[in-house]
Amino acid sequence: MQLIAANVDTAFVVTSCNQDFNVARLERYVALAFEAEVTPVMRSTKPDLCKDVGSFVQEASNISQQVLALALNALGDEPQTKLRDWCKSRQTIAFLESSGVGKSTLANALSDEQSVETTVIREDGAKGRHTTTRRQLHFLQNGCAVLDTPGTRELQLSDAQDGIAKVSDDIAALANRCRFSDCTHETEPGCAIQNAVKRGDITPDRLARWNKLVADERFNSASLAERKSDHKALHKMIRAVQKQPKVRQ
Ligand SMILES: Nc1nc2c(ncn2[C@@H]2O[C@H](COP(=O)(O)OP(=O)(O)O)[C@@H](O)[C@H]2O)c(=O)[nH]1
Ligand SMILES: [Mg+2]
Ligand SMILES: [Zn+2]
Repeated sequence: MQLIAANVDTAFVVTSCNQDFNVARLERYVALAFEAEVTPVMRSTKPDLCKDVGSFVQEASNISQQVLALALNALGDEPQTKLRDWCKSRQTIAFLESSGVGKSTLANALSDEQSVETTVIREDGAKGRHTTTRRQLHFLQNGCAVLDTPGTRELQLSDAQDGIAKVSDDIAALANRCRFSDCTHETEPGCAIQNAVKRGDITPDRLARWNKLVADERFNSASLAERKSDHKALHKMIRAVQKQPKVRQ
């Protein structure tokens, strides 16, 4: 388990309008932000390199009606104007997501000095390289704190049930109406979620992503809890041995 940041007000979930765009990953970041009670905002960069920006933004905004999803060219003056509402005095904003999506470019665009290193990536493969290797906090003249983070290759959630329920609040609400309380939403009769899929209210893709997210979170939380209790048991044993009176032979 690794902490990414603390005391953040707004988390910009940054993604590029290219092959690197991944709805399931965006969904996790949004769930993470909700869990941490941070406001997520999705920003799709590199609209200048893409023919169909609208469909990327639409896919991102389908993730949750509670989250703003907008395109943003990280090069030029758009960051200054389009992020202004969040970059206020005493606010802390963070840029999250994979490498090569433009997090450091955005951090640079906001600060007066170009202090963050960025790397040109090959847009055909769309995979970023890890240029940023540590978290960096920049202070803008107006008193806003801007956190640039290294790209995360994979994000797994644990202890994030509330965040997951919030990102898919319609599915979570339906799950409470299934006939069986331990419904897996696959083949059971009286499954409110499967019925919604049949009606066309929820796409099968979205349900598959949600099932996986819930299962992964459950697995991660259980294995972390198990590891914690293993550690506790080991420490208890060590303490018990240390307390034994020393016996001379
Ligand atoms: N054309 C274009 N290039 C961008 C945009 N955003 C970032 N880039 C480029 O993408 C590359 C990776 O950006 P970087 O900020 O290092 O990504 P990071 O790994 O998320 O910090 C750099 O060459 C940037 O100039 C954008 O909106 N449009
Ligand atoms: Mg970077
Ligand atoms: Zn069900």
